[in-house]
Amino acid sequence: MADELLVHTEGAVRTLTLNRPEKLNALNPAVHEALAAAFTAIESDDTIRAVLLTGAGRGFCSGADLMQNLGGTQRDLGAAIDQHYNPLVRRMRALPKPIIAAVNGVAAGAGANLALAADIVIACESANFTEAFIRIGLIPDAGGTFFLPHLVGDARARGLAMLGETITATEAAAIGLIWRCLPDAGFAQAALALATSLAAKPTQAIAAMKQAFNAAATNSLDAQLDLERDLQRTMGRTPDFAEGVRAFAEKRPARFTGAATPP
Ligand code: T3D
Repeated sequence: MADELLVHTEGAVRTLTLNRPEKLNALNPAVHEALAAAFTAIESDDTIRAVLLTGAGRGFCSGADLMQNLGGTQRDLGAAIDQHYNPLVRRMRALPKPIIAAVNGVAAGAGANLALAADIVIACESANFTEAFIRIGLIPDAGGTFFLPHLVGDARARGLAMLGETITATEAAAIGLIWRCLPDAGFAQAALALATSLAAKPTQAIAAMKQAFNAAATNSLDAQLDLERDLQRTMGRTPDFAEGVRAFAEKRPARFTGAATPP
């Protein structure tokens, strides 16, 4: 695995740390390739039940590395999106495990939207978010035009995208762009604790929720009700449902394994 991405496992949590701190973790092809390899490994590893995505140094991610756009020949940005950004967002949303983005500093452009592609986004108080694209004549990509209105409504989405203003993590939490803003002190530990608690939850249920939330974006209520029924039917056959009910009856904490079928 390249140094551009640090990969660390603690228990059932795999932490991916974007690691180009001198460029505020701007995304270049090497980072994208390392991320793709990391997600491929996570997809096939049942022992990993949560993913924590964060950045090294003072930034989370400053978006696409703009230096690759300097020079005489114009790059086809659509090709870069096809090759790297869209597959990344799609596999994050499809991953049958929770992804927590721990935004430890500035999240700009595709870096902000990379965070929003996670299932739960937390940020430390000194972090901030900016849909910086407009400053360089681009539109929000990496799912930005989809995530923003879903999360904060059309009015705020348009304001954020068209003005490109920077908002603090506190504001981001207040408008529902992210789950929570946490103190700077102990942020990394708090992020790991959150990921660890998610990794101990019934993983199949989280996977099914992701499937349902993904489908809700385009489904009618009728279709969504049917999907919930089908998914719940599957959940009702998991060992974690049996364990959850048993633990409730025995008045003890449940010990979920995340398995789809009994051992
Ligand atoms: O190209 C494609 O593949 C298509 C896809 C496009 C998707 C996109 O993400 S487009 C949007 C790209 N991102 C941006 O436009 C943000 C650019 N960065 C900034 O506006 C600012 O750096 C920040 C607001 C993020 C942070 O500002 P500040 O003052 O805290 O830090 P700084 O001094 O600007 O940056 C520190 C260093 O990181 C600096 O390098 P230096 O001068 O010390 O050698 C700066 O150039 C570098 N850096 C920051 N962002 C990027 C970057 N280098 C390359 N690409 C960046 N995106």
